[in-house]
Amino acid sequence: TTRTPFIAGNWKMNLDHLQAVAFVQKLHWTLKDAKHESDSVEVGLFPPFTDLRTVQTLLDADKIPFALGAQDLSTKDSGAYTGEVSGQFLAKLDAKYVIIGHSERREYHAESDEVVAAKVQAALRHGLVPVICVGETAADLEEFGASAVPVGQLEVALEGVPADADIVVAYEPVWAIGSGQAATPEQAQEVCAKLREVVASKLGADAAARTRVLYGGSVKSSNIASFMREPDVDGALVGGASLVADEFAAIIRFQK
Ligand code: G2H
Repeated sequence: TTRTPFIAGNWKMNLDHLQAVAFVQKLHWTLKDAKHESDSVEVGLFPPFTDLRTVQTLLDADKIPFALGAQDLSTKDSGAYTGEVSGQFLAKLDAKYVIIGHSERREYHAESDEVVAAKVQAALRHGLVPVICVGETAADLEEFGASAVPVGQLEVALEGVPADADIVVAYEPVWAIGSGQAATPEQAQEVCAKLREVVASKLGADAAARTRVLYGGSVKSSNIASFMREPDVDGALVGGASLVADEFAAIIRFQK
């Protein structure tokens, strides 16, 4: 395929802006020392909002080739919405990506499929690439099997998305998140292939061929290659293992 692999580090609520500087520098130098070719894989960093300005300045000043993203955004563009962060602010900070509908947002902040869809629209309005997260819980898995819930979530999220939109899809089975128990590569492949079919039916064959579908959930350097070997897995959304520079560098340098 011609899809550039995408390794995305979701820091969640970890690393303040001072810790972020040390971490990003260490990651950059670790990859440089290993003579990592930065055009073979795209690296994305998703720090907390309060780190974005600092990380953006560092990437810019040191010409570090990592893409920047946020972990969430508001459905609204501006106004009386205390505590919310607009996509237009993220775009001005050179954020390229924004994670939308992570299972932790769905679970702890009651984000419905409709809210997720509105956030996808907000991201696209501001030229941000939404990283749309979908996935089934352990209970869903037992009741409906692996793909029904994520397929349904993605169908709603893609409502009204134009065929030429730049999007990323992330399949994160909730039972595999932070649990140390990753899905098998075969399970990931099966659902990622179904999600690509959803992109095809909603946005067309070109979009399906171009869109990166990531796997997320307890990805580490010891299992990344097994996921990347699967034809419909184009990268990974990494949580815990993205917070350790050596480990995240090893994931980025996966060998097919
Ligand atoms: C899933 C993933 C990153 P972890 O939430 O989004 O986290 O790799 O810690 O399972």
